Amino acid sequence: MSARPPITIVGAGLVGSLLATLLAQRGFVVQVFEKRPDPRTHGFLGGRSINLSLVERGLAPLRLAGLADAVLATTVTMAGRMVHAPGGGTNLQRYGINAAEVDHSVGRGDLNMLLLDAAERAGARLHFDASLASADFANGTITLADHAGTRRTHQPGLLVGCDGAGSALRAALAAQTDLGERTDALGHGYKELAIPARPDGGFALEPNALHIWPRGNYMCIALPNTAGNFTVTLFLPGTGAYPSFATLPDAAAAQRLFTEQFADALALMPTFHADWDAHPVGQLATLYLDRWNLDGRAVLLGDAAHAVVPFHGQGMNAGFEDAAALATLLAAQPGDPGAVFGEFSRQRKPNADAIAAMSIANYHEMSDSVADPHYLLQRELAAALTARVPEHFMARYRMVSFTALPYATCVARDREQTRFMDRILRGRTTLAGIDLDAVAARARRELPPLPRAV
Ligand code: FAD
Ligand code: 8RB
Repeated sequence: MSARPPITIVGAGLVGSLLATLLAQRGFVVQVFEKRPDPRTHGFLGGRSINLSLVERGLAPLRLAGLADAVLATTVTMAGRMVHAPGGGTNLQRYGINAAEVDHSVGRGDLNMLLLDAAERAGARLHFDASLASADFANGTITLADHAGTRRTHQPGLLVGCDGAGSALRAALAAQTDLGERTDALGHGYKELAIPARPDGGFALEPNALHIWPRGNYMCIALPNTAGNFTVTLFLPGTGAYPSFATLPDAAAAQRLFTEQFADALALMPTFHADWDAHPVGQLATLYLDRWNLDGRAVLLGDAAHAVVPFHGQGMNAGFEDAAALATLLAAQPGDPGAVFGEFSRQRKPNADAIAAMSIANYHEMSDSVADPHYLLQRELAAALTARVPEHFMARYRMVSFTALPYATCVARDREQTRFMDRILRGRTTLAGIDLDAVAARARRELPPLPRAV
């Protein structure tokens, strides 16, 4: 195989367009096939304003592509979670310990278009209205179809699947080899709603926060958009006792739930009925594969390889990390894609499993624990330890969001730190009476220092 094999990427979503940029910047000839029309000329499909939380973990790969500043210019910072109690009271829990440790709310459409421009600038060739229809691995060809069903064949070189949770390339690979695919439904669904900007253009809620209305085993969240509006998501069990989606037959029933539980949010939602009727209930699931590649011929990354539930806000961030890892490995060893794809899977799979587990666990934390006294006491102790022994203690959220520590390392350290805090807090309801300097000294002895890569 030639020194730099041609590369075909399926899917020009968030991960595919970043990967195309990184590979083209590294001298690869890159073609990208995207099912949808070009959002820059046809508008972003769906048209609704959907935003995502971007954190340092996802910014590092954008920085590698020279794009971090351009992206940050389009975002709203979220310094913490604003917790809305049933009575209407609010409480801001900061995500980080300084002004740099914040989440960034970014519009999906704007981000995708910026990444498409970057990919083209770097020299990648983008083909829209070109959906992967089939792959013939024996002959080394793929078939692409446009919206009218017209087909063409293409010789892909290396085939890279960035076609999202419903990946067509994954299905084609699964027909060829056992990927060990498993999907775990969460049993909860979601509904997208909206809080528009105020008539004067201002934000109807505190702009620099991720808003959460935790209600036990369900919740609402809201993320700010630069235009002054918020995208709201209701997360609710699919079936079972009220409230579940099964117990909300129509917008009127949903409005009753909001009147009881989210009255302050409902007051800011003039299009509640229309939004409820227009947006289907989305399903949430985790996707696991044992294998992401077919020897040196094809590999999957992003949601196509490891879709997660949303509660850590890490799907895109994890996919961006994948893109940086794959581009770096391929550039270092372009002549041996089999070795590269194998190494990529070995590096990333344990971390994909780790963020999948943390994402599920964070549903409980967001919808329930954030209002729990013991959890708040733990947060207080964590803050005290962070101030005294930052090289021995770092809260999980900070490790996940603001460092490049592998997700698997975050899980292991979090477990160790939580056990440590449990030993200190056993039987207590307040930090009063605890010698925090002695606890810090003990942390220095019992918790190994954080890896330098922070
Ligand atoms: P996608 O972005 O889904 O892109 C896949 C692309 O492939 C699409 O453009 C699609 O049209 C194309 N495609 C599909 N099939 C074919 C085919 N057969 N041929 C050619 N092209 C095809 N993550 C975060 O990190 N933070 C968040 O706050 C966050 N919020 C989210 C909010 C919502 C409402 C949703 C749905 C997800 C959120 N995520 C978030 C997750 C994040 O969106 C995904 O993890 C991320 O988009 C994955 O990128 P991807 O490129 O792998 O897939
Ligand atoms: N997919 C997020 C967090 C963590 C917040 C915290 C949580 C909506 C679909 Cl639910 C959620 C977070 O612990 O305080 N950071 O970013 C994004 C989240 O949901 C996104 C907007 C979402 N993802 C299908 C809906």
